[in-house]
Amino acid sequence: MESSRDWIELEEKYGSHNYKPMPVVLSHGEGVWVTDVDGKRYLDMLSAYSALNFGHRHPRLLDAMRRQMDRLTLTSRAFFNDQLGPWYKKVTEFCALDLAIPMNSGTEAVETALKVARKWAYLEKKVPANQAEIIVCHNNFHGRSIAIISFSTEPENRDGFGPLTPGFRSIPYGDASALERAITPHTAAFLVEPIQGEGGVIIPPTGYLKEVREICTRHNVLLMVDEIQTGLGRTGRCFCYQHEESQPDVVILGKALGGGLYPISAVVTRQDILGLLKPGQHGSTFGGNPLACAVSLEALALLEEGKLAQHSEEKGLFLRNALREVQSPMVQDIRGMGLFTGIEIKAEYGTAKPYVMALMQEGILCKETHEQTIRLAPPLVISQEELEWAIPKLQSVFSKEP
Ligand code: IF1
Repeated sequence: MESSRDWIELEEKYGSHNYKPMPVVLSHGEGVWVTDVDGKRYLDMLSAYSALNFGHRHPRLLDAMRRQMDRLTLTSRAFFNDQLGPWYKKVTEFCALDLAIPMNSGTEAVETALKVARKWAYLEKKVPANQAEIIVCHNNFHGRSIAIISFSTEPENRDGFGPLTPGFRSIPYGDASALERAITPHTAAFLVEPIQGEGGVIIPPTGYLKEVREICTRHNVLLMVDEIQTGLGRTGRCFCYQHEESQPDVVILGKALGGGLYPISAVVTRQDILGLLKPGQHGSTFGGNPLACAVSLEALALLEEGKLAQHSEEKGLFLRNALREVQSPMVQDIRGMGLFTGIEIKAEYGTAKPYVMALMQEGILCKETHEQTIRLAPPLVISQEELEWAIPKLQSVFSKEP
């Protein structure tokens, strides 16, 4: 029987080293638990960066997938299929918007939103050809395509991949007046994460989303909200933007949209925006495939029927209150919304990595972001007793220097 070392060596020998994974080789998953090849069990508090909001291998999602696999998995959009229409209806109702376009990865959905915003700017706002600008925020993360890294402010995501794509302007996150100052007659859209995940679980000031909504309306600029990581119950509401009155013009979804089983992403918007796309102007081989739609429909049903968003809100508060009891000298800040928590380590105590390693020893898997912040994002299906299993371990790791 192979040991962890064997599997790690295989990945290291034949795979690109574009990640530095934690030294654990997983082989099984169930609910909030994963098991490594040596039989050790861990509580997953990363959830594949919030793709696993429904946990590992949710029975209802597996059943939906099996049923569809026994019928039809892929048609391409050259033909209609009997899953895409119901999925369109469900996802547009969820966002209180009119039209959706299905893609596969979050990056593809963001790229689609950028293209649609530019198309709208030229056809509706009459911005001169090739002059459309899209405003983004410092410290953003929206994916890793050439256009998207072109507006990244993180050198390691961007450098060495030039020439970069023009047409983007970056402003400080959380500063609504900076948005108003950056808008020009050529501005097509403002693309923003309601909480910056990779940026370090950065929560903007209360009222920020409401303010930027009003500014975008005033200046006829599309408000495009990237809910790929914050959406589908993660922050205690169906969508993070729902914490404030800030109905976006464009909602971008991914990750948990496919229940953590199958990649599906989406751009959801209005008829007067997405209606501008004509046949042949955009597409994707797997976009809107019946298997993805069947799983996604079941994931959205779970969100609608269950109290996952409410559990996320309640359990997130419970977790952060328990963490704050520790009064740890190493902790700079504990912040979050719903089951999306960041624990920032003071720079004088080094980086977050040793705490992540110590948590792994305790049987908890998570990941740091931007060196200093530990991101805790368990599946929303975590039970109170599973959370209470984790809390003393979390408290012990943050009560002393690792
Ligand atoms: C990696 C980060 C998280 C996202 C938001 C779009 C995308 C993502 C808000 C693109 C993807 C993933 C990508 C993955 C690790 C993870 C990540 F560290 F990269 F930044 F979650 F914070 N918008 N985030 O978070 O979606 O194309 O990946 O489906 O690239 O390392 P994707």
